[in-house]
Amino acid sequence: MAKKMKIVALTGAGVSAESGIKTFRDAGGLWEGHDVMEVASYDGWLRNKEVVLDFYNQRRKQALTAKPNQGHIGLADLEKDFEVVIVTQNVDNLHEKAGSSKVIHLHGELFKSRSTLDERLVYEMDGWELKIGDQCEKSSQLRPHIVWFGEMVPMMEVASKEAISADIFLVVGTSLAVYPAAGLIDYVDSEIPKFIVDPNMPSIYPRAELFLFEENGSTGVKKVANILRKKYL
Ligand code: BV8
Repeated sequence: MAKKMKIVALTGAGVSAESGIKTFRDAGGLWEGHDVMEVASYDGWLRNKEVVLDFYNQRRKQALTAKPNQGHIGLADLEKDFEVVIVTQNVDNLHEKAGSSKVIHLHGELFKSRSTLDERLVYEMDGWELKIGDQCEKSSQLRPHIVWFGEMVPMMEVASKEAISADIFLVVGTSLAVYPAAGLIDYVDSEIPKFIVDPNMPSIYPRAELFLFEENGSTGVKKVANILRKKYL
């Protein structure tokens, strides 16, 4: 059987917007009334663990009931005809809920917690609440398994290797404002087709083989999927 073409898709908060999960920009930099650096940075955690734990508890509670939308489903559906690797900046699990089988979370996962003593100790969470006093097996406080501002992005290496070997590159619902994640597109060869789906086009340097779809993920992903199936199957 012929080897399937490989699609790598970089997604951001915009792909979850139609599932009711607010994007960072819609939140206008103030997230649930917090300054981003107060709740999504290591210093913020050191300053006020309760505020940070509550911020993520609220988002976990909201994400528990969120459903994948046609954008997530369209990306999962591409696996029928292509090898698909999702590289997401999102911490929700909507790509997995939609059925995507290979999802790389660059900025961590909302439904996982991690030891503050040994970062290799990562735990699945079944509920939405993480509290002061919740400890790892080495009796240290658990923290959200999230990459905060100013923290390393360990999965970037894996993600960049996937991007280098992509035959097709998709960008869905990200402002491409945060690095190194936004730099993933620079690992993709110039002659590889790149499709961007976003109602407000992110600031992106004009480059070869770039195709822009100024619309929501729920309709844009379907359009791109139809084009890919016509062109490559
Ligand atoms: C690092 C997890 C270095 C958190 C996130 C000054 C101080 C500190 C750091 C820096 C600094 N200056 C620069 C930096 C680096 C910093 C950075 O890039 N900052 C930016 C603000 C300039 N980066 C970091 O700190 C990274 N680490 O650099 O480490 C280092 C090196 C060595 C040793 C130690 C350290 C780590 C960054 C990770 C931060 N964590 N998320 C959480 O979720 O709680 S970032 C978070 O914001 C997201 O994950 C995402 O990456 C980013 C932007 O969000 P988007 O997903 O793009 O969402 P946004 O709202 O911006 O855009 C939504 C898009 O969707 C829009 O385009 C919109 O039009 C579109 N849309 C809307 N509706 C729809 C839609 N699209 C489709 N359909 C729709 N319906």
